[in-house]
Amino acid sequence: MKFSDDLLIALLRAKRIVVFTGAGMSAESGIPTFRDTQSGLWEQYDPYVMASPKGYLADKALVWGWYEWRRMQVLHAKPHAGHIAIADLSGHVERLTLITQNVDDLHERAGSKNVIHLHGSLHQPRCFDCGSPYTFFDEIPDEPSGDQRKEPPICVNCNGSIRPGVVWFGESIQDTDWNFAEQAAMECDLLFSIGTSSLVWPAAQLPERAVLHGARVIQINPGPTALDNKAHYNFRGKAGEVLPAMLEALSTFLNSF
Ligand code: BV8
Ligand code: ZN
Repeated sequence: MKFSDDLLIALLRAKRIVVFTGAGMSAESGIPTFRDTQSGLWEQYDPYVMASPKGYLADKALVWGWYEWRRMQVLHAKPHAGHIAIADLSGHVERLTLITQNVDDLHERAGSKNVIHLHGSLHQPRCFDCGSPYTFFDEIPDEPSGDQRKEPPICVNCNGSIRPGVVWFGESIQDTDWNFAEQAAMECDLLFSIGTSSLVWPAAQLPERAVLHGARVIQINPGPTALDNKAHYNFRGKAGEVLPAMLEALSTFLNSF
């Protein structure tokens, strides 16, 4: 894969970089994205319905079982070379802000710090009724639990039901997270948009905010997306391949002086 000198110079010159990731960032760690067809029990259910308050209230055991199945997958997954490349890059830049739509902790496990989880986290469940945080006590089973319905735990404070700590469709992103992410997108010199179809709002606005404020946008995605005609550089490839190759090209470029 070829990286132009002007891209490598822009990378070297950038003082503030935003890395914005979507579900495709976790694909090479074996975590299916929303658009991958669901498997097993979940195949017959629409993820956009299961990922909503209405879906949860309509069938708590189905939705809690889905999130527990996804959480087990994440606990058994490992960060890949792309996650590690992002963590490495942050060591060479004045300020790198990592904003993810993903609810897994793979960026953190690769060494990234202060990750902004716009859509929350699988690892921070809370009570649907009173909002109290809930702590998982389970041992990590050897095998991810199968695709099965599971009654959610009960809140010790109000007897309400525990829900996943994610932002569902129809729910608002935390103001503090959104304001910080929007600010970072408007102030950066360079924004990477990696593994997202750029269809989920308002997150999809971030790369456009960056372009409007004069930043260069680099997109990494094996497929076409709604950002294609706005990004300055489009790399049709996988995050786990393009990112390490880009860092490699950068260090070769630096050593050539
Ligand atoms: C809100 C947590 C205000 C849950 C998620 C304006 C216009 C249109 C619609 C709306 C709008 N405003 C609001 C909406 C509705 C809605 C929305 O955007 N709907 C979409 C479907 C059109 N938005 C909301 O509801 C948001 N809230 O706006 O609040 C409000 C308040 C009250 C009432 C109304 C409005 C909240 C959205 C947050 C939803 N929660 N996640 C969970 O995970 O279970 S979003 C969820 O979907 C994930 O976070 C994921 O990132 C995202 C998209 O799913 P995917 O398709 O899987 O992922 P992605 O799009 O990132 O695509 C995968 C990409 O990876 C592909 O492009 C693929 O090519 C690429 N890829 C594959 N392999 C690789 C790869 N790339 C690189 N390397 C690889 N190896
Ligand atoms: Zn409660």
